[in-house]
Amino acid sequence: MEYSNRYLHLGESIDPDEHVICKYKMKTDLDPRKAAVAIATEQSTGTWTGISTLNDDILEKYGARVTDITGDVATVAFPADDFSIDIGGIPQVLSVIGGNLFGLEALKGVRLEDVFFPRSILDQFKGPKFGIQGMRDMLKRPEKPLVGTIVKPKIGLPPQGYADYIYESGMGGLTNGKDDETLSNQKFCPLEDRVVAVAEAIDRVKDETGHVMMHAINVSTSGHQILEVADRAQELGASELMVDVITCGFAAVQALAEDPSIKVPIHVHRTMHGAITRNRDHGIAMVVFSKLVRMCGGDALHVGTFGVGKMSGGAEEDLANQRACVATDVPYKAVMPVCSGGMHPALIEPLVKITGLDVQIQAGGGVAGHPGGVRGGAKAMSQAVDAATAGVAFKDYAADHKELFEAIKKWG
Ligand code: RUB
Repeated sequence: MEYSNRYLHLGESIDPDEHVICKYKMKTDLDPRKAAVAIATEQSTGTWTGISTLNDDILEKYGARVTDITGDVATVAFPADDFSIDIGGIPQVLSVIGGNLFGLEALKGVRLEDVFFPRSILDQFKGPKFGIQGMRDMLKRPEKPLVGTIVKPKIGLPPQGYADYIYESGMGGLTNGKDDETLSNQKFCPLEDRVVAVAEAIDRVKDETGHVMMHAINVSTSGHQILEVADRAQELGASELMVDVITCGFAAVQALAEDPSIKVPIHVHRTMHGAITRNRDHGIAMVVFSKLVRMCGGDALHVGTFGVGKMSGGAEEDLANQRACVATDVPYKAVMPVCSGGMHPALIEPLVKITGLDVQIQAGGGVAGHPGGVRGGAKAMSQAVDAATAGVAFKDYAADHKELFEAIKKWG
């Protein structure tokens, strides 16, 4: 391959208002400068050899520039004009910053660790409609972490059994319920019947106790029907919608969030992300996806459990996701970071010490597996959140809160 050093601009200062700046961690047997140039070339002008159609003007205006190589991390700056947001959007952005480069022979492995967008591109996205504050307002919960459940088993429950689970969760004090990622419109629990039954359950909780709750209905589906399914779910009483961003695509999140008829928050699940984010030598770091979800308008996003739950990620990567959800250097509302996966009441104390209070903590098995059933598990989760908010040690709080005591005895 005849990669040209004309893409190498080490030490050159780059205007962050005019470029999309990417950090790539590279694993290569080549001189790292060659490997970085391979990325810049492939992802901008796009081929491996000198071509008669590439003139100096095109290269200067649109060629990517390798501006730094520190250790195994290359900084590559793409001119903002390489991007097309009005038509193209995030699919086009990803094809530039995270496209063909992953297959280049010049690299044994390459990971897009982070990305920084200029204001001119950020301003073309709207961000969340609700975000942290909007969800807190809807739930009348100004300060404490939101506390939720993923209905388990994730398959098999019929609509009424499903709604009973949500009713028990609400009576136990949970603020959020959600469908799991594999639940859609299977025969055992048709989507429309589920929406109606869950909405009734949530209304019953409110009528009986005044407690407000929302439940995210999974509307992940093919692109041609996602808006129709979401509209129908909302019409039948869905208080929140859920979409799987990796399987449906960022454009699906944006389509839902920017549809003027959608008036409920969008909960963004990230199933399958591990196939792309988990390998530290190859793929795309979750923080990149977190930034894109915020641009596209997700209101709540799974960010991991900071090393305390069942899913990989680890505190450092999950903190980066959380920062991407709430950072104030972008023109959007803050996204509610969701901690989910292997959570149970006894893990809330260490988790909240890391995350602070602006999070949604949710548990499936950690609610439904409680000896006191779903209501017992919901109460234990709520008590754990109350204790963590008040800064009271769990052991002390559990002394006069039976459900938390039982949860700690089982899992703690
Ligand atoms: C939770 C569960 C969720 C994961 C996804 O169930 O399976 O789908 O949270 O993980 P349980 P992530 O509470 O029983 O473990 O949030 O890391 O994407």
